[in-house]
Parts: sequence; C-alpha cells; structure tokens
Amino acid sequence: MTESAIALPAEILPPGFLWGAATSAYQIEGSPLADGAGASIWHRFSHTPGRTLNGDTGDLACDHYRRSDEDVALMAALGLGAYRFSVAWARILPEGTGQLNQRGLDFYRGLVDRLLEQGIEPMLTLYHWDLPEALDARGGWTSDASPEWFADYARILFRALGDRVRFWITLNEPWVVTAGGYLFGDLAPGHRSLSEAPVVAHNLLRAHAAAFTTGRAEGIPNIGLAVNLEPQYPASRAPEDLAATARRDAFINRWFLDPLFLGTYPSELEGIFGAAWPDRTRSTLDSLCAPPDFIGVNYYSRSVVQQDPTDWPVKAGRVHREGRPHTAMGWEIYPQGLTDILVWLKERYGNPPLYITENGAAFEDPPAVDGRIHDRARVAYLRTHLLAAARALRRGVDLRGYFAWSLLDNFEWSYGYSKRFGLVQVDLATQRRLLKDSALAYRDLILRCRERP
Ligand code: IFM
Repeated sequence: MTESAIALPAEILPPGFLWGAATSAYQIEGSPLADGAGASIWHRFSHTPGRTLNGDTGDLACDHYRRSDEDVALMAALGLGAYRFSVAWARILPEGTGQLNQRGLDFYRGLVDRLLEQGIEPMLTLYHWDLPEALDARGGWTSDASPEWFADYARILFRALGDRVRFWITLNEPWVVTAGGYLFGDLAPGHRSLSEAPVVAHNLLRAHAAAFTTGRAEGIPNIGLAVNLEPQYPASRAPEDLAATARRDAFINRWFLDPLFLGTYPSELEGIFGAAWPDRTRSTLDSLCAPPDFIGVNYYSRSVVQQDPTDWPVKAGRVHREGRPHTAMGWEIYPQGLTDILVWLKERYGNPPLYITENGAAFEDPPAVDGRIHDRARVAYLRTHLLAAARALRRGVDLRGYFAWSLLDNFEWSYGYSKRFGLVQVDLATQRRLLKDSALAYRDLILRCRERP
C-alpha cells in the first residue's frame, strides 16, 4: 500500500461496484478541428478575448485525441473498471445535423475498442457542453428544434456503439448548461438572459426525453442523466432563510429531476423567474415524465443559504463559512453533503439506481519530489467522500459506482488550466503524465476491492 493510501476497508463498498474516472471531450482532447470536425461553441468562446483565464483554449488540452492509446494504458495501470468520457458532437456531425464525419466516429470507435480490450467499461456521455457552433447559429438550445437535432445525433452513436457501450448518459449537468450558458453567461455560449434560461432548460429536458425514447427504440437498455447536485442547508431557522433555501434547492437540485420523476416543475421556479417563467401545459409535462435508467450524481460541495434580497436571480445567498476547509475552486469540502444528497434522491424519487459520475477536487498540488506528487489533500478528499458514499449505501441507497473527477488535469472551462482536478498530472508543455499519490491510492483501493474474497 502507498504511503498515503485511501485507508478504507474494501468491504464498505459492495462487490460489483464500478470504479471509474471521468473526463469530457473539450476538456482533454485537443485538436478540436482535426479530421473534418466542426467547431463547437467552446472553441469559439475560448477564442473570444476575455472569456477564459489567460485566454486558455482547448486547442491542445491533454492532447488526448492523439494520445488516447497511451491514456487507456494509463487507465489500465490504475486498475479502472470503467471510464466515463464524452463525445464531441461536432466531430460526428460537423454541422450539427446532416452529413456524418466518419473519421470523427472512428476515433470514438477506436477508443471504445481499446477500453474493452483492457476490460474497462465505457460510460459514454452524449453531451458535455460542446454544442456544434453551426447549431448555435440556428438558435442553439433556445431552438424548438434542438431536441430533434440531439435525438438524431444520439441515434448515430446508439447504432454505431450500442453493441459495445453498456452505459449511456444523455446530458451532463443540464443545470450548468442552462445557468452558466444562458443565465449568468460565464460559460459558452455566454448569454445572460432571464427569459432564455427556462426555455433552454425545457428544451434540454425534451432533448433528454427524445434521446431516451430513441435509445429505447434502438434497443439500448441503460440510459441515464448526469446532474450536478448540491445540498442546501439554511444558515438559520429564520423563515426568510428557510424560504431562500427552498428556492435555491428548487433552482439547483429539483429543476431537472422533478419533471422526470414527478411530472412537475418545482413551484418555486415561477417565483424566481417571475414573468419570464413560461406556462407549461399538463400534457407537455407528462411527455417529459419518464425516470431515466439511472441518475449520475456529480457532487462537489454544499451551500449554506441565507436570504439576500439583492441577489439575482435566485434571491438567496451562499454563506462562506470562515474556518471551513475549501478547495482551490473556493468550494467547501463537505463529505456529509454527499451522504445527504444520495439519501435525499432515494427518498424523494423512489430509490433510483445511482452512480456518482463526478466527485473530486482542485488543489494547488505540491511540486513533484523524486517523481512523486504528494497531493495529500486530494487523497483525503477521496477517502472522506468514499466513506460518505458508503454511509449512504448503508442507508439503503442503490449506489452502483463511483467516478473520480478527473482522470487528468485538464481545461477547467473559464478557469482555463489554472484549476487542477486530475489524479494524473499533465505537464502542459511536454504532455508528460505523472501519477499523483491520489492516483496510486485510488489504484490500491480498487485492487484491494478486486482481491477480496
Ligand atoms: O470540470 C467540470 C466538469 O466539466 C463538469 N462538472 C464539474 C467539473 C469541475 O468544475
């Protein structure tokens, strides 16, 4: 066992539990326009001055597009049982619809084949934020036609890879797509619009539903949705704080799940968006109501909420608790929140199958000493969050796997390369990969779990 092991008894997680790591296309691949690919909104956004820290782009990123064999070998060395990655839509369909780009498809076919050769289960995300630029020009996710575009794209991948990929995710974090891309404007395509956000959210739900139905028609059994969840705790028992907490919970946690599981939007959203909140008929909502086969939970932190009438648009403030540990993103480290949100999912939505599809932390890693990076903070983060996951399992949550975010240090969107989430360090100048202690510790834990009787 390594010096800073994730000292967990292997028995706390059940046999058959899926151990993985996650990435996304634009964050790691590089070569965004290679082999006939079209540009994505992230290509344009990152090339727009002032949009990303230091003007960083995904032009090279981790050069994974050209080094995927090396990276799969790295995953095998880590003993990963599964790998979650996303497909860049514009590599498959450069214009977003219409003409297929075979070379783009071949890249992912090759990746899936390499993974399977190594006994690594692929978990494929269809959309992790990189909408084809050509579709943005047609209105992007504000367009009524966007669900159909997405379902047509999904069908191509279901047909091409459905015999080999057992785990599919339609959308990654539709809340972030909506809020970051169309409400706050810090992510591509960079809009700030109170009226666009509810339209986009609705179209994303329709897109998920359309891809889900298409997948079923193609005989795909296991189609999930990955959501970012952040439990909300009131800063006090004052009625204003409790009300603000409920609003923020509706906004972040329930906006996309209530329609799928309960067939309604949370009532608080109308109060948040006011006149910008569109009326939806019962039958429109009924058409969305179909629980996915599993929910992917992306968990990083919690919020402690205090009423703040000046805050826009959710009229709720996040309290930064002095003295509590934070990651380099400024996110409080709060493992108990993972247990709480998993139990909440079980209780509110009838115990759906769950995978933790992202969990991890950015830290200022210490420099390498004798070829080792002692990222103790990340090892501790993993350990405490896995213990939190195990507590949820003991409370009857149907949790089936864990994917560390992220396999590699990569492009953290508008933060560029300044935030490092990887288990594996990537030297941006040389592209050399170096396993951090967290990677070694994760490997040891996976091996111990595999070896137990
Ligand atoms: O890097 C992102 C990822 O793309 C989506 N979930 C959160 C991660 C960390 O910010």
